[in-house]
Amino acid sequence: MNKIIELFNIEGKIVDCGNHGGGYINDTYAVTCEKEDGSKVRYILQRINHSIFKNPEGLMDNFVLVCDYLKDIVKANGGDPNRETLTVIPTKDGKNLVCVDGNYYRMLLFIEDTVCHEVSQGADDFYRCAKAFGNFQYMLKDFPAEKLIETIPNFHNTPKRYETFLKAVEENKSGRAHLVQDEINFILERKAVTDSLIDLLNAGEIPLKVTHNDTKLSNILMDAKTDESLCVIDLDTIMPGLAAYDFGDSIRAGACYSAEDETDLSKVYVALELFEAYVKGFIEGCKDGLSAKEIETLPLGAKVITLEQGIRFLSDYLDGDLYYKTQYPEHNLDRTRTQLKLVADMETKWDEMNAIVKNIAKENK
Ligand code: GN1
Ligand code: MG
Repeated sequence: MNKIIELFNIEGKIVDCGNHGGGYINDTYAVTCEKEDGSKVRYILQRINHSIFKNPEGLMDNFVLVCDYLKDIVKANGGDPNRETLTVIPTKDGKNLVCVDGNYYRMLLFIEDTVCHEVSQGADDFYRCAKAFGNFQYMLKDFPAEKLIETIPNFHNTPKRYETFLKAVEENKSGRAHLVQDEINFILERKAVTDSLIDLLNAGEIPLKVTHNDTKLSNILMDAKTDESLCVIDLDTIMPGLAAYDFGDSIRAGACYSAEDETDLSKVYVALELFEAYVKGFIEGCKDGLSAKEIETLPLGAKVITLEQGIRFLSDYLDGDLYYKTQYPEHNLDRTRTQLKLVADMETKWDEMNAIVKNIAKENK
């Protein structure tokens, strides 16, 4: 590993390198270096999963463009660009990634004294996350979208995800389809849901924007001292998308008190106080950036993205666990079940969810 680390323009000598974080796609390491004066500096080294991100160079061009753009905004607002945005450490020959033995690596500055949560810590905390993700979208509102490549084409194209799922059921590569008939049927019954957001986009009712597209709770660093949300991380999927995607993915991952792979489904439900806190924070964070129609369709974003995530986990289970990292054979199935349980719960709470959004939108007018 040292051979790779040394290709980057790091300070000091390497004293430690260990696994870090819980992402499902890339491999992440924390690297500690010691400077001549004895002080330490840490970095994040990541191997970009190039079977999923097929254009790592293009991805890193996106990454740097967005980071530079955000740094200017943070500076103009009197913030600290090294803590409130990610910093890419270039290689010694000035590139933003290296390729070694067919694998692609990037280096980032480690942001010290922060925590990130896998599971919701309560309404106040979730409200702060919502403000940060909303503000993130607001900061990128004038970003020239045409400069970004699609790092994963059709990433939140839910109808395409549904087609891929049908193919996975038919091919049944893992031979597991007979074990998951209930889950398969649950999804088949909801085909209309998978089309709903894209139909609104195609009808011109909601706009395409630059969005983060992976707004789960653990993709935000909170300041360990103040507990304020500090920095949005994981910029690999920044692409044109819908406000409802970013809203929806956060609700999916954080408007509940359970982990994504909780096996006791009685613990998996949408907590309306968390939902309400997120709606409030997100609308405030987006400032005047959301149209009335975008606001109205936020609950739909939550349902579509949660269903989509269930579809993605189940497709991978049927394919034989090729996409997501798993820790045990039924891991993708357990993840599928939490997502489908959340969708079912949203259906029972649909009127309440919509009423919450309506009320908060009224207050913010
Ligand atoms: C993946 O890499 P990570 O863990 O941040 C996935 C997201 C899913 C998420 C589910 C590129 O994110 O889309 O929502 O797992 N990222 C990609 O936890 O597929
Ligand atoms: Mg990610």
